[in-house]
Amino acid sequence: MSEEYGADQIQILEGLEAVRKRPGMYIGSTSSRGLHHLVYEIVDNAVDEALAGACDHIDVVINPDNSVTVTDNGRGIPVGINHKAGIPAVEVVFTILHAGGKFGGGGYKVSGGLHGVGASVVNALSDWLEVEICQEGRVYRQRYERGHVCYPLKEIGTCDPKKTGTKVTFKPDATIFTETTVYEFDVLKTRLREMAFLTKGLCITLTDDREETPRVKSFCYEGGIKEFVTYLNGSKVPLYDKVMYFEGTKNKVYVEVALQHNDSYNESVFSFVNNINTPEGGMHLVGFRNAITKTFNDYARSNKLLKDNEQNLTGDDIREGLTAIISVKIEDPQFEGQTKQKLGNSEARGAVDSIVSEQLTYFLEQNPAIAKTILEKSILAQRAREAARKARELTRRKTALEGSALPGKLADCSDKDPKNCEIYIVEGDSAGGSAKKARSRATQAILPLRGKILNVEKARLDKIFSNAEIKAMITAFGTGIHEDFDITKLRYHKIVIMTDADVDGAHIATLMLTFIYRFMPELIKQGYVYLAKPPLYKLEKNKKIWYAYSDEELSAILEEVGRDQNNKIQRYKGLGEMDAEQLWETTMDPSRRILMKVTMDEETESEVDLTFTTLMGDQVEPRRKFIEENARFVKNLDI
Ligand code: 28G
Repeated sequence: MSEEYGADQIQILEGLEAVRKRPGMYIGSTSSRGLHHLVYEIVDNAVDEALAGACDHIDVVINPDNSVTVTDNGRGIPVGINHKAGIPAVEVVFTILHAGGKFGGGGYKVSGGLHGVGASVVNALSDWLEVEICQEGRVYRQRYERGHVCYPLKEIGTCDPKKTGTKVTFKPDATIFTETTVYEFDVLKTRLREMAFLTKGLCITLTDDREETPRVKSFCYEGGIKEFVTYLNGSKVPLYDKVMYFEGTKNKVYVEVALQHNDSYNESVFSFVNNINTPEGGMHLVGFRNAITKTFNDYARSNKLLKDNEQNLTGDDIREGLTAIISVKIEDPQFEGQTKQKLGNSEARGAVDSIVSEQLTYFLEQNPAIAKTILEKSILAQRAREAARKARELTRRKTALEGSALPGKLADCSDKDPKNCEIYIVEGDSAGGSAKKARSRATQAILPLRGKILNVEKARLDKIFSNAEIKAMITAFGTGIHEDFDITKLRYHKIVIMTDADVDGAHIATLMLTFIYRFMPELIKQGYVYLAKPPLYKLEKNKKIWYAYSDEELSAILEEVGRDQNNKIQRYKGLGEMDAEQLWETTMDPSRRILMKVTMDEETESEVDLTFTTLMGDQVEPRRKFIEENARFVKNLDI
């Protein structure tokens, strides 16, 4: 089939002007995300060199002017004339828009950013870009401005003849990236670490040269995804010492899988295709799930861990507490689904299934103690699941008998169109009471929650389902959870978490976010979840009132009204200190309040998972370290 689309057609000779006209089509967006994408596109080409076995070091530097330099020690992009185009191959790479996938000449591109479009797109969207190549003792250079060649490729000097490689420096075009052209070290760090995990033996170094003392991070993992699993389980308690690792190629699909269970009840399985995260899974994930469900059940039966009259374990039972990475490399990936993030190639299912089945069977036979530990946990999960099912059925039956399913504490809104409706989840009964008085009844519903809600990181399903606060949220939202989740049943298009502006409030907000993230992550992914931001101060002067939401804001207001003894300043310690009117004016009135949308970066979803387990898990040391390293993040939550 691929022969019908020859190399000629794939080398679409569309001008780079098209990229500048519609940048979003090529890099997804021109926001901060798109800006960072430029780096990944260039690094991807260097990773391809590593996958070809020709490169083991990639260096990324954020320069003081927010240009970025990427250097690899690969073979260097060819400088000879490309016969089809009549110009040096390197110039082809940077000035001709490729459809992604294949270059002329047979070699295929394995990795590829979200859109797999590469260097020419980055060039088109850069104010300027310079490439330097070291080959056969000579250094070559070419410069482009907004995609246009400044001069023909030229030889500019000599280099160590034993050394080869490519260096690319580009400065994103501020007329395209109008939101921001400032790189965030931590964003690049997270994705580059992931890329290093996914390519064993490849070292990636990131340097921030914008500060007086440059910040440097190096990522080098001999064990690749095996070390990725260790990293993800770092803030948890592993159930056994080894990390399983399976590898092989079948039907031209290269498969790598690493896995280890921990003592939690959550599943943290992440899948990748050509180094790109596939949050919606697809055929490779289906193959993986089939393989582990069948292999563990077969083992349990033949070793009498499951008796003849007992039910098979479900996939969920076996995946309780499982951390795993599934990484496949495939020549012609087909992405499906609404967001094109789901792998459609059916050969990937068969390949992962057979490689994992075969090697896992062997592993379990060689490690009976580990097999027993995992299966004992799975059997406990099976019993808890059974208990949870009964608890759920009981509430369903009760619901059918009693009519309305909505929780008693919920003060619902009268409008029934979810688009217009909001629900405020409020910490504490007293603040809940004020909120009920203050609200706009038509569109704002209030659900008060008592005290700290259950930490779902540390509880099994049956306990979670019998928790009143959690049940109230699930029924109020209307969507159901996990497999039953249905976004079309969502009853409010804004879910607003409103807690005190102190450490306890931040903790409660984090508990609620953890619950939503584990049970209905789509609510966060689709932007329905918000944090309310109550004011920190009230300033009264000459019968006028100001509210300040931060220390800076208070200073600014004081600057304006003058600092004298007529100022009456009140610091709010909790929502309970505000009466209904104040609560409305400051935190609930849609025209005056501040809401912070909760977002998550799907490109590095494993990092989001790690954040929640680190913050909410029971290991103290990793949490302390995390809070120390991410003081900014925690402060953000500490509204
Ligand atoms: C530093 C920033 C980004 C790269 C290479 C090396 C080759 C290459 C790149 O080939 C496609 C394939 C052959 C014509 C390949 C060198 C084979 C032999 C390469 C990079 C088209 C381009 N020698 N290193 N591209 N060729 N590094 N780093 O971009 O047929 S791109």
